Amino acid sequence: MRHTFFCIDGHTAGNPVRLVAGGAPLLRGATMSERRQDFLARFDWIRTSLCFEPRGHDMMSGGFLYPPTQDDTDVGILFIETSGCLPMCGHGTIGLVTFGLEHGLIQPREPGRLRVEVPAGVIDIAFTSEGDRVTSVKITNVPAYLAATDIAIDVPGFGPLSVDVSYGGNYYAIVEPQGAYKGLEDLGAARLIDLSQEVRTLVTAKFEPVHPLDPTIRGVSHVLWADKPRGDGADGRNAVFYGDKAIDRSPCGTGTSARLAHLVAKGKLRPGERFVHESYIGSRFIGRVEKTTDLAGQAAIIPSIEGSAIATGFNTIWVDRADVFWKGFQVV
Ligand code: PYC
Repeated sequence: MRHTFFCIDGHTAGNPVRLVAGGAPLLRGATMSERRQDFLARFDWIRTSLCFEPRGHDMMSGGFLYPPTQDDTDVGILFIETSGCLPMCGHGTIGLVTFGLEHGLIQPREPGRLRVEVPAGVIDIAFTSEGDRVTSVKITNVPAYLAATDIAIDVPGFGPLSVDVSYGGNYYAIVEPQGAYKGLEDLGAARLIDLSQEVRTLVTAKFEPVHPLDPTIRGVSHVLWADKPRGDGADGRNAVFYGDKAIDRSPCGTGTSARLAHLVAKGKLRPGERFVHESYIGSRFIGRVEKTTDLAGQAAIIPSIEGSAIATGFNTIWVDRADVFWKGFQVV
């Protein structure tokens, strides 16, 4: 039996985005969070077959568009990537919204604006276009907050680190330059991946964050290595590790949101201020602290992230059950 998925492939600031425009399964659930659980329980093979090798690769991510569940929203998004179905993905949203708008799959109720349901909540989008091209997408994200500080870990073969955990749609272990970590220039991508796997395991053994409003969002999934900027006009640089072997090629939307909440909580950034974030490869998002808020009694912020995406082509993908690798595989 052969399943066919019609995809629009592209990238946001260098990180891949695969919009699965045809072939999405019908999902049960009254919210995108419930639909995410249903997808994981019944259709996870679609994610692995489209994200893992031989149809994907270590960084592959993307998603599906669904009809909204609320009257005041335009569309729902379900994210897929190598590590699972993220509650929220910033670079993914920028790409999926861009390709969806450019190909008429999303019809905004108000010009230049969208309200989008994602598993982590509802986000607001403001976009600009020139002709048929969407030139920028600004996401006003779900509330972000600092969940824990000063978690002491000792990374074998590297040294002790003090790590903070912050939420921006996913939970991030944030490592700032200190002791053995002098900055990104010192570490190549392969070393960053090895160290990040260790950091995530060690932090997870000490602290498991749980979202105050949705207990299905839990656990440190990503590691953000913070550093000073490299280029003119940027305020910071990062390398974000996710999945088993991925370093985000974009500055990471949820990572930037988590970093903004972190910097605000540490008194290093204020509401209204912007923070231009560089990725490992030098691409940029404009982050901004829109305002402070309260998340179930926790001090939080509403962050925004702005960037752009480019479609690289249509991709009709077959998943043939006669193929021994129909569900995909990973070499880890
Ligand atoms: O942009 O939020 C993001 C993201 C998460 C994982 C990779 N990118």
